[in-house]
Amino acid sequence: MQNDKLRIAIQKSGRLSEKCLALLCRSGIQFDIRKDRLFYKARNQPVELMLVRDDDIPEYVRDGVCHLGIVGLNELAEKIGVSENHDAAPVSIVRRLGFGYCRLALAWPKQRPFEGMQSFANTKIATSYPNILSRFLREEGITAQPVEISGSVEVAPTIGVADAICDLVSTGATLQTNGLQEVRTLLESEAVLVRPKKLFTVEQDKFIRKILARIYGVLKAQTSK
Ligand code: PRT
Ligand code: ZN
Repeated sequence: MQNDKLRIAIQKSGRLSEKCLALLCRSGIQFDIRKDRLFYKARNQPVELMLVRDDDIPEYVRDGVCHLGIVGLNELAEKIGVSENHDAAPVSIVRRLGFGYCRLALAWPKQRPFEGMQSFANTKIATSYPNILSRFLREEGITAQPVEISGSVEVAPTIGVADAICDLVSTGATLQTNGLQEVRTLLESEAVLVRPKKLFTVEQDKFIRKILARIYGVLKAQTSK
């Protein structure tokens, strides 16, 4: 990690990207983002932006590759097992950001009878969140097999790859279109600002606090509108 620049990781291209950039911009950090690059230096601050896949952000923050990151709580829980602050967690959730709301939920085909959670016994459940799902099944004492799929999880029951799914839901339209009903929420998610647990230098820490104060100011102004 460079000592002289605050490095912030955000999603390169996806649902969270624009809102992350807008938040940083309103916090007074200006970037010229034009080319397909990994790093962008801010025009007016000792800040470097790292544009990456959201899947990689939890590990980058945990490993101290960056000083701050913005990512969905769902990715944080899946990749490094953190969904709330606790002493042993390798990263701190600094703040929930109030966008990117969704939930990770189990969904069951509408045309099949559903008799509560025992219906999942000995089924295959398609998901992009095998770690969260396995943890949940263990806690609930359900023997079922997560089937990891990276995209279009919702078609898995129709094409016979799985019996049910565990996926992110926002409006519920995707489940509706695919004849699935939501039956249980595993995690309520939104974009969160995270930082490594490891300590920074006094100077770095001072600057991080300054940037965080600005971000809090923007968020406060947004919620009081
Ligand atoms: O390329 P990269 O790996 O960075 O992006 P990605 O494709 O993995 O993620 P992306 O951009 O799709 O989502 C980024 C983050 O946005 C997620 O990790 C969540 O924290 C958040 N988010 C909020 C969502 C949704 N809402 C959402 N609805 N992520 C995905 N969805 C998908 C869901 O998987 C399903 O396919 O939208 C569909 C359901 O939406 P509804 O409205 O039909 O219910
Ligand atoms: Zn991703």
